[in-house]
Parts: sequence; structure tokens; C-alpha cells
Amino acid sequence: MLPLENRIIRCVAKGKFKNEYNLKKDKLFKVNYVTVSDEVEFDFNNDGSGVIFKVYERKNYLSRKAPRIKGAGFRGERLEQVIAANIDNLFVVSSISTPKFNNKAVDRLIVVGESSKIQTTLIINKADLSQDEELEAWAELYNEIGYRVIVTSVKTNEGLEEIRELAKGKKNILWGHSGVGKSSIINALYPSLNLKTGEISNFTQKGKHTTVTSLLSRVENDTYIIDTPGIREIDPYGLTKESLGHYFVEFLPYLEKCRFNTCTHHHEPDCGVIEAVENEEISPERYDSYINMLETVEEDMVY
Ligand SMILES: Nc1nc2c(ncn2[C@@H]2O[C@H](COP(=O)(O)OP(=O)(O)OP(=O)(O)O)[C@@H](O)[C@H]2O)c(=O)[nH]1
Ligand SMILES: [Mg+2]
Ligand SMILES: [Zn+2]
Repeated sequence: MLPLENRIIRCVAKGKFKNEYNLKKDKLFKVNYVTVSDEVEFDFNNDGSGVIFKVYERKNYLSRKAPRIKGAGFRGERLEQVIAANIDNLFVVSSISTPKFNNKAVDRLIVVGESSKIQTTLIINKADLSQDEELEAWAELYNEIGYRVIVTSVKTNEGLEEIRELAKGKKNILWGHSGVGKSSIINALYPSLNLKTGEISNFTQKGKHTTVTSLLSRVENDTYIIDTPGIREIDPYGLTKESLGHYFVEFLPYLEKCRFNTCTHHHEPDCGVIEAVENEEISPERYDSYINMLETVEEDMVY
């Protein structure tokens, strides 16, 4: 028999966990009390399956607000949906083309990484499809504010070894829109996983949500990688209008110049961030992205 750590054991969570967080029976709002990369204890059933009875405290976790579902007509707060736990590296994956680079989505994922205090790296994939300077400009922008940017192509293998090096000995997660190439990158690095990859819609230039569930794979002794389904929308959980600016790392040095410590850097007078944008010390793209996010943080949320 394989040692325990090399086996896949199908488990269910004991009812206790379900009741603790599952405020609504409705499947749409079910939050995951046990998530990918959680460390757990379980008992074996006679048939070899397991029942999880203990989830260890998480070092950290990634989450978002449970997505709105069209026609579901829910009222009230949106629950927290945990994506994965105990992560060392968050790779925010984007593509320069097909689908085209979406800096606002990238910034939302970066905010989640920052607010969870997880090391965040940006992957810009499909470099083979880019002939203009746009790719370099985006890479430079994120580099300048302090993020490691890895430009990759699954077609030419550009950048892939850099990911492998960074991932070594760590628990890694790839997160981003559908069709940007998350599963393709993982397959290129670890071909034996043979993850399913999909086409891009000719009509929308978007992916077709090929990966449907998050999957953690052990790829080397201490190296784990998590493939995730492409996101449609991402609203970070637990943010307030006053706290959002703290997760735009290049804003930090300017926050103390704001007249009000509750400044949202939107309309307030004597705002250090707005002044820095005017002085071209903060990029207009990132500031626009910030404003875009600020408008979606619900005013009346109390956490
Ligand atoms: N030209 C080019 N195509 C790529 C590259 N990486 C991935 N693709 C293609 O992009 C499409 C989508 O790739 P996937 O790996 O399925 O994308 P994904 O991010 O896992 O998508 P979801 O599972 O839907 O979230 C596939 O047709 C891949 O062949 C790349 O570097 N260059
Ligand atoms: Mg995929
Ligand atoms: Zn301000």
C-alpha cells in the first residue's frame, strides 16, 4: 500500500463543520469550511473513504465574496468563499492577448493577495501572441511598484523555468480569468499531471471555464501546485472603503499625507494619493483600477 501522503482518499466533512459556517442551505451560498490545501485529520470508513473531523488552523487563506448568481435574487450580505488555504505563492495569471490583458482584474487579485499577506507574483502569459510594446509596458508597471513579473509562453517555453524555481518547496496557486493558460502552464511544467485545457471562444475571445474545480497536486517532494477554475468576477471579502488603499502597495508612502485618516482618495481635499497621481508618481492605470474597486466596496458592510 502507498504511504498515506501519496494516496488520494475521498473524504466528506463531518456535519459539525457544515453547520458552523453554512448559514443558508441553498447550495449557491455554500461556503467551504474545508478547502483546498487545508491540513486535516480524518477517520477511515470501512470502504476506504474518510470523514474529516478536524481542520488545522490555517497559516493564511485566499477568499472572495461568494459570487452573485444571476436570477438567484439573494438579499443581504454575501458570504465569504474560501478559495484555498496555507499558500506560499500566489501566481496571478493573465494573458497579454486572447483574452486580452485585463489590468483591473489583475489588480483585484493582487488586492486579495495583499490583504491575505501572501507573496504575490504576476504571470503574463501568451507572450508569443504579442507583437507590440504593450506587454513590456505592463510588465514594467508592475515591476516598478514591487511585484515580480514573469512573462511566459507555453508555446516557446519562455519564463516557465522561472516559475518552476519559484515554486520549488512551496505551496503554489495559480489564479486568474478563464482561458489565460493556468492549466497549460502547469501541464508544461509537470506534464504527467495532464490537466484538461480548453479553447478560447472565437466570439468573446474568452475562455470556456474548462477547469471546474480547484485541484492541488504534489509535483515534487515538497512542492505543491493548485490549479483553479477561471474567475468571472472577483470581489475581495472584508474590505472597507477606508482600508482598500492599503492594499495598493505603491499608495502606502503617500497615505500619511492625506489630511483625513479616513480618506478614500476619491474626492477628499488634501489627499496624498491624488497628489501623487497628479505628480505622476502613481500610475493613472492603477489609480483608475483603485477607483473602480472602491465603487464596488459596499458602504454599509460591517465585518
Ligand atoms: N498562443 C498561446 N496559447 C496558449 C498559451 N497558454 C495557453 N494557451 C491556450 O489557451 C487556451 C486556454 O488554456 P487553458 O490552460 O485551458 O486556460 P485556463 O486558464 O486553465 O482556463 P480555465 O480552466 O477555463 O480557467 C488553450 O487553447 C491553450 O492552448 C500560450 O502561452 N500561448
Ligand atoms: Mg484551467
Ligand atoms: Zn487620500
